Amino acid sequence: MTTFEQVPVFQCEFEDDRTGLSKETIKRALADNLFYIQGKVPATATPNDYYMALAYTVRDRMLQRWFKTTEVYTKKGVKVVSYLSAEFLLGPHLSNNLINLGIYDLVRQVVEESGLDFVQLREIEEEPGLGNGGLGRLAACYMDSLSTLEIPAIGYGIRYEFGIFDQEIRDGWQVEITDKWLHLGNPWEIPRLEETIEVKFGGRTEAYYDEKCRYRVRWIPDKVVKGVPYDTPISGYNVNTVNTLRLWKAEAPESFEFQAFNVGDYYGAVNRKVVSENITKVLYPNDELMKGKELRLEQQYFFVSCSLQDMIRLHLQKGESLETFHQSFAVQLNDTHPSIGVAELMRLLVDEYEIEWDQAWQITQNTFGYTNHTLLPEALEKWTLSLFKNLLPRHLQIIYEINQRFLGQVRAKYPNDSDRLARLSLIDESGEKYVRMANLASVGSHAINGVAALHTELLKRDVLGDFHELWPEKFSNKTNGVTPRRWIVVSNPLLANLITRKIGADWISHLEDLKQLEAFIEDAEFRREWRQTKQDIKGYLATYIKENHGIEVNPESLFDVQVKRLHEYKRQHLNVLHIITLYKRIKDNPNIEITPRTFIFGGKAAPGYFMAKLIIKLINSVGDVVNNDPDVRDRLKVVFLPDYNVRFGQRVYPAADLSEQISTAGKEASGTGNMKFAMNGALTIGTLDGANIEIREEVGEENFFLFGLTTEQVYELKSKGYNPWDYYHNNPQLKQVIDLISSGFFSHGDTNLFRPLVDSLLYHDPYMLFADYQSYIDAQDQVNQAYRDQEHWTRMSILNAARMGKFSSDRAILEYCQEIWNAVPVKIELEEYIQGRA
Ligand code: NTF
Repeated sequence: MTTFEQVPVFQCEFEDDRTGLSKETIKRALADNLFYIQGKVPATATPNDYYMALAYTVRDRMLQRWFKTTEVYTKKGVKVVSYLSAEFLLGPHLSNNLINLGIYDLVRQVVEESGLDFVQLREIEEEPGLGNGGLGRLAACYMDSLSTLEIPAIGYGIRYEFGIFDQEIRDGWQVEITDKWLHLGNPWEIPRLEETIEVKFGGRTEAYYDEKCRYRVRWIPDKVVKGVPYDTPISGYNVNTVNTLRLWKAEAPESFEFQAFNVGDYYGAVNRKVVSENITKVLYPNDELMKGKELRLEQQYFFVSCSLQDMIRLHLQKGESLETFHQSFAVQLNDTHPSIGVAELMRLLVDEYEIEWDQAWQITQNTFGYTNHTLLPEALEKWTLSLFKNLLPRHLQIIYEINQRFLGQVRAKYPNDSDRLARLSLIDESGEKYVRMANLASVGSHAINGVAALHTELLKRDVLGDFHELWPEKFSNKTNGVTPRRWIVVSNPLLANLITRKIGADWISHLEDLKQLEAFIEDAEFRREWRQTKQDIKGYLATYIKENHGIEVNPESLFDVQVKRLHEYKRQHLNVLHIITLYKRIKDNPNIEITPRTFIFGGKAAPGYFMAKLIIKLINSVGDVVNNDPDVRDRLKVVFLPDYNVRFGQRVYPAADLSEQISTAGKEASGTGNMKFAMNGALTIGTLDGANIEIREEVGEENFFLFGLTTEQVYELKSKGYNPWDYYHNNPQLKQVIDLISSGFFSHGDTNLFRPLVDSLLYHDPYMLFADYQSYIDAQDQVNQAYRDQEHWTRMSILNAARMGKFSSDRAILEYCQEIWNAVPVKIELEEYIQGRA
């Protein structure tokens, strides 16, 4: 057998076309990849061919680092963080990797000197939209920080063939289009066919006694599916570490159906193959909503089983016994989506590796940590027993066993407390019986965390209150963070350059350094530059909106932005009520002094979420009226930008003056968009919800526009009986706004169109828009006042950015490492000939 060292490429000791960072080598690499990988010459190459050649050129420069990283982890036997997530919303790779490798400007120059349009090539990349929103994007930010902090880590997830749908707006309504992100090939992934893993489904179990007369259970599945790993390199900023994101694709085993062919069931055999491969076909597009679909549980079990088997293989390869598994891997459950992992690890340890239950349970608890991301009851995952039993009969038995032992403990601690027992049980028996995944995750993990201070407090009090009483020491808060590499450096190069010119570049990996900007707050020239930068970026966005959507917006107006998934609790419709209020003021008094504003919306609605789709229609309908009314004289503009995604986020956060974070208090677990806006110098109008509270604490209350009920007040009002009618009748302004919608004014006289929305507000208003309306309008009036004093606004903008250090995902990941994972950095050193950095 040849060893690595004997293969020529591993002997090369000079800068070559795959590692070199000189202009000449990069230029040659581009031509080489175009010809040898794309099989094209310039005469036949499409822009996509050039993009692919460029992507391979960048990937080549990561491969030595990637290989070295994996090698060091294996050889040194370090502890690896394993981040299990059904979603990774990565966004485009190219620019991010160029920045992290430190070769953005160099490569851009080479591309342009080769006569190619760098921006065009950059925009060709299809973004991997393998997530719905905040939860998936958080996983991507955390992968970036893990690499940047040189923490050994692997992300495990699903390689959906179709990611989050593309959104089009037709006649004001959302239309969903399949996201064919793989259609032109994905240069960033490498399939590792030889590391394929088998996953079982369905069938039945059978008890038996083994040769030592021990009671055992074997699982006789009725289906086996192959999991093929596709690896994507995740570079760190300014370090050699390149970690792996391993996404699993489902395939049918070739040999499995030979029998069927022989008995003539050709169609049946092929059909079963198709059904197996369906497991990783498409991402479920529901955000914050649990739908008990069997295929979804199949997806979850499929990727979790592949990942745990993969980790066990890696662990055993080190020559270790499974008793020390938790010293090799710290496995984090990104919400309950992967929480079946608790039962699966138990099954692997007990059934397949014959470890005693108690020891297996210790290993399992020491291995897992659980992050909760939502308090919304409709998002809490639960599966009916029948569905569970059909798909995972052995796991259901294991869950019963876990439950029995667990409830035994509870009974000992709280005798005669059957209500408590019923609440803590892994099985919900209040009506139809369900497995409660949050309870499984909580029992099976040594650490449980929420994603912002308020959220963690509410978790401890309500959703997981009984677990908190039982094990207070398991709970901690880990406030979310976002990566400043993608969310400032990549998306806002103008601002990043301005900051770096003032305080040097260390802030990019030490975001607290932004504090140093405060020293320049009295420097009028600096303030002018800051303002001018924002202005330039707003100009770019205005041009983009004009070119792509045909709407003229005034770059001098206040850019008021709300981009996030559409959901009633996020209250995009409260924003609309404000727009109509302003419109009404203009109609009543056309010469009224008003701060010109551009309202920018973006976000997808879950395809089956009628109310969210109706809110999109309302935004567009109000936009049609306001944008075309001559009385408005362009002082207000409303634009709904279709297909909000990571790429568009990168365009819009830097251009925002005002960030709308207006969820009902107690509903938004954290929010992360709120952080991206403020980092880029936008001011926030927001409620005391999620991470808004901590943002306000950091930036100072005088630099934040607060409104609305507190969580306590929301609870209080709910409990004493909230009646939206009272607000409607007692507030003439609110009444006029609602009546205008009801009258058909925004729907060509159709009084039925928005009725479901208006009725929901008038008779239920579950998210208390009416209760917060006046306070919101007042805060918006303060925004208008503040914006008129541009000097003062600029100071507030600078202070917001300067004080956002806490919200770097680097800080969040450090906390996870120290308090949950017990993971430490491992430096990756490279051979001298590839050490060079541009
Ligand atoms: C989301 N949860 C929350 O709604 C956001 O507030 C939070 O910022 C992100 O998670 C990240 O923590 C979900 O998407 C889910 F799936 F849990 F509902």
